Amino acid sequence: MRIITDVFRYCAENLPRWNTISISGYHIREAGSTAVQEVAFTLSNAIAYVQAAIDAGLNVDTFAGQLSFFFNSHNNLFEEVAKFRAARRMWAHIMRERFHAQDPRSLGGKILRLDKDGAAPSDDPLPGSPVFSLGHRNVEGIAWQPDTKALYETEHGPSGSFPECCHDEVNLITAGANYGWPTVRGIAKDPRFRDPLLESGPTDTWAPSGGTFAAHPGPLRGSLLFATLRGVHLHRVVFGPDGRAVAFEERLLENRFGRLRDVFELPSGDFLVLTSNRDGRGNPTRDDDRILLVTLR
Ligand SMILES: [Ca+2]
Repeated sequence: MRIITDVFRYCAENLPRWNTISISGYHIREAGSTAVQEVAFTLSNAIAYVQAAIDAGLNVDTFAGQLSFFFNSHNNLFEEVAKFRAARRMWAHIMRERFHAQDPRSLGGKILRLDKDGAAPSDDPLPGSPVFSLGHRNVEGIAWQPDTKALYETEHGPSGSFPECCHDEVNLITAGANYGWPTVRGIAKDPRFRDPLLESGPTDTWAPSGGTFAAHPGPLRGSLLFATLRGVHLHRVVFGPDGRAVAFEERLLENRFGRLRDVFELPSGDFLVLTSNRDGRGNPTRDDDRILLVTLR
């Protein structure tokens, strides 16, 4: 990954018309895969190359146009024609929707707002577009503050190795604002972008997931609670009167139930917390996955 990312960077600057890589499905098919598996493995490899380069700070438009593919051609004509057409369309779709967080015409890396009939509301920030905010890497949880009705969001930062890692974010979402990905990550103090209210920093990862505000009357009301996967805890944040400054935060249920996926408040003021230990990344116990009934005092 390091060497191909370096090749992308060098060629983008010095050999912009050179095809930097031939992403191969040929050997996968020759080794016994089906046509469907050939496309699936090849495109997933291609996505990994593109993501590694973006995580290393490259602008996708400077290198993605020079990626080429190398597929096998078996003798079932109709299946092979369908395979090539499907692979071409899928790749175009993936590149358009997944890797253009800063392009307002793309739906990738955005929070969208739609009416129930699927149309964009007339007061969305871009006329005729469902894009509500942009520059997000991986939105995981959204929650509305019960008093101000403001929208908050959790998202994962980059997943590479240091320094291209960590920087998980909690953002206050406002219409039309740009949250920086992939140009900046975490609190960047760059006037072009909106900084997160809090982030996990350059070395720590929460992998924040679903979140909710405590709305039941009582001492917790107004706290933002969000589940964390890698962080294996339930994160509680209390914001100051402006809804932005972090007044207090704490880690609940830490290392007790493994990876936590989501949190939901019941009308009683208790919470349901969902574990996520059987997604291939946890260490499941015999009774995972579980929905925990949690009382916070
Ligand atoms: Ca950001």
